Amino acid sequence: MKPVALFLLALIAVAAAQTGCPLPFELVGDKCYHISKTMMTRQEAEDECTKLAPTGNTAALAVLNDCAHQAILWQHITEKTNYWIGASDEVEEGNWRWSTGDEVLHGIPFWFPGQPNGGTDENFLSLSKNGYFADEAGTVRQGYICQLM
Ligand SMILES: [Ca+2]
Ligand SMILES: [Ca+2]
Repeated sequence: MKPVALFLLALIAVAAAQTGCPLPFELVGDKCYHISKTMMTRQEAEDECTKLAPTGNTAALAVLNDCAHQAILWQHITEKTNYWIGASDEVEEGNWRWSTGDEVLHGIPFWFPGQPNGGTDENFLSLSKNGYFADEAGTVRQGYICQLM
């Protein structure tokens, strides 16, 4: 095959990958995310993710349960602010769980040093403007990240 043809094939492959997620979701790494700067409480953000899922799909606040995904997503985010993501210790204080039931791993590189620090006043996970996890009160209004599950 001629180099030009190979180049065109590569372009088509890139275009296909970029359109691999239904709007308003976008492909970051190998998953479909929607990064919103709209300020919402935790509950509002969770409801909004559910609403954004196209028919036949499920969406929820993002589950960032490995540091590679956390890093790829954070590099992709242009506006470094606080975002709701999909974990809480609401059921049992200190027992942080993703919405999938998986345990939220402790320590660096996930949590910012000194977090979680809010006890029963802060039961929801935030991806903070510094790129690390922090516990926050669900009443706080901030951005949110949805993920196609
Ligand atoms: Ca807590
Ligand atoms: Ca905190």
